Amino acid sequence: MSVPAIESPRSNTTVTSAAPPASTERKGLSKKEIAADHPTWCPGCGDFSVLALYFKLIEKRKLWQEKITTVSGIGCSSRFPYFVQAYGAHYIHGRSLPFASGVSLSRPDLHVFVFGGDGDMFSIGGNHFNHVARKNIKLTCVVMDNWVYGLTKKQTSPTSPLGFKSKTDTWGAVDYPINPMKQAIAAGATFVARTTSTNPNHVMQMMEAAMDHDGFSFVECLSECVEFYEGAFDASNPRKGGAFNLVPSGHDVTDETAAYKLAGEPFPGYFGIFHKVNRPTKNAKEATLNASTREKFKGLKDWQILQKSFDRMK
Ligand SMILES: Cc1ncc(C[n+]2csc(CCOP(=O)(O)OP(=O)(O)O)c2C)c(N)n1
Ligand code: SF4
Ligand SMILES: [Mg+2]
Repeated sequence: MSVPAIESPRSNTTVTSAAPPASTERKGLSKKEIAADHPTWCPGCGDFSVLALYFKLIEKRKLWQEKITTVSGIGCSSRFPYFVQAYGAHYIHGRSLPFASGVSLSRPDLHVFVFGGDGDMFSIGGNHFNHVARKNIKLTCVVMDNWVYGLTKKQTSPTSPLGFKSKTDTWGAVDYPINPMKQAIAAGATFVARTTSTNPNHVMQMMEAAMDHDGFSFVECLSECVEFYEGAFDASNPRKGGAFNLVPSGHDVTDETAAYKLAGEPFPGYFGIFHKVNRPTKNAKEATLNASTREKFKGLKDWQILQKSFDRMK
């Protein structure tokens, strides 16, 4: 029996595979297939909704295990990859983005998703966030913002509002909070959106749009910590008497100043895509560089090219 030939994702070489003939349609994964352990989050935690919608996205967009990577740092929200039956890493606190960048740059054929908390991404990981955004590395970063450190049981986080009483600010937070949307826009992110876990359809729309963006896509998803910051987002939830306002229809997503202004609206602010522009990704730039270097050293083996570099450094 002849074996079909497929393209290797990493080079122009053709490899043979024992994959079934193209006529055999491969089904998308079901929720049952993609769900791993039962999540250990507290009942009612907003993170459940984000996970359920990630499963839905995988199901809808037919993302098979070998085509996605789910990466996180440390925190309640960062337990995310444990609950997904696919490839991924529960990495070091604040270091999910550097790890995910390596995956993205070396495997451009994968969809790389990073999930994390406000502390993980804007406190210990704040520096990485800025650099991955400005470099426009192709990956989707979803921050499950609960305005608190949940896993370590209620410390002030960089997004906690002034006056929030926690174990680290018993009299109330005194430090001016980070606005994740402003931070992302100012850092140079090419896709910046905001949603809330209490509106599943909207979360799904934002995750799909983020995934389809060719570059660094950032989604701030409000996700209530029912244990340590109950009711934090009630003002954004119509079921609790709040207001869920979509980004005004006339908003120009390519206008950075307009996006920044929108991000500065008082809570509950707006929900939707604030900013979206096309700028070459670091992935594309590196691919061009690699191709031109290969052309320059055509005929040489990889180790010979490496040897030349070391010789030059002498
Ligand atoms: C290097 C290091 N410093 C501190 C900690 C302790 N720590 C674990 S999670 C966390 C903050 C989690 O908050 P957040 O990222 O907002 O996630 P949440 O639990 O709220 O989802 C901290 C400070 C750690 N694990 N590693
Ligand atoms: S402590 Fe808060 S963030 Fe952590 S699982 Fe419980 S409700 Fe969710
Ligand atoms: Mg948090």
